[in-house]
Amino acid sequence: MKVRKLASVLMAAVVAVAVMGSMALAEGATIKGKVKWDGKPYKGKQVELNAECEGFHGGKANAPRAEAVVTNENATLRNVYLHVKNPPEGGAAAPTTPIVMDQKGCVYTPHVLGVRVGQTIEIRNSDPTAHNIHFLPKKNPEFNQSQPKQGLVNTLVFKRAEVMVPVKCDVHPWMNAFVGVSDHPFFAVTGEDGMFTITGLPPGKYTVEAWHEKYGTKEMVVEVSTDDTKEIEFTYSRPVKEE
Ligand SMILES: [Cu+2]
Repeated sequence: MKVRKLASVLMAAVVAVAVMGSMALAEGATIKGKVKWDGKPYKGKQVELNAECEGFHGGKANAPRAEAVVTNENATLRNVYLHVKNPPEGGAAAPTTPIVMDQKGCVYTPHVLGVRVGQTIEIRNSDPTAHNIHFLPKKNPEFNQSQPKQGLVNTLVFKRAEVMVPVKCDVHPWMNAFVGVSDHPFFAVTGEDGMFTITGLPPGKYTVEAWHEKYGTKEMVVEVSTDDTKEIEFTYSRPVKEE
């Protein structure tokens, strides 16, 4: 009897330690911050669409704006992909839910996307016209698929990490997007507030890289201790020669 009781107490202790362990892993340290824009606000030029695609927007005047360079009201930069270049072992498994990339109004939504190795990318055609999805990776196989009708869905899974994979439409030359494929969960993309958060990191020294399709990459080394939160900032500006 005594042995049995001891065994159950031990078992409970093992379970408790396991639960605590997974909680610690789930929390971990956080690196967060913003990608600042040092310059005039910029919202992108209106895209020159063809007549059919203009029709989806109710005419030329409503054509969407190019998303290569989009600054936000709080002087930050949108569509910047951030990732840890030297990720720790482990980390959460790739989500089983797909990440959606839509084609609507002859534009890719979102313009910059982060996905995990092994996670399904679901590519939708929401337009009553034909698109041709063309992923141009260097480390993964090429993907070139026509989607001739509205409502069609194709799926794609990358097996290798790659930052970044360009995507274009072979029917509509203005359509482009970028996909960051990561073999760990420590990445983010800036949106309308220019902010990013990377969570669940064990203590360590990490190199965070920011990537922007036009203004390139920037790196920063950040050291975090257990459950630490470190705030960092990247700053982009328009190169002086341009304009
Ligand atoms: Cu297209």
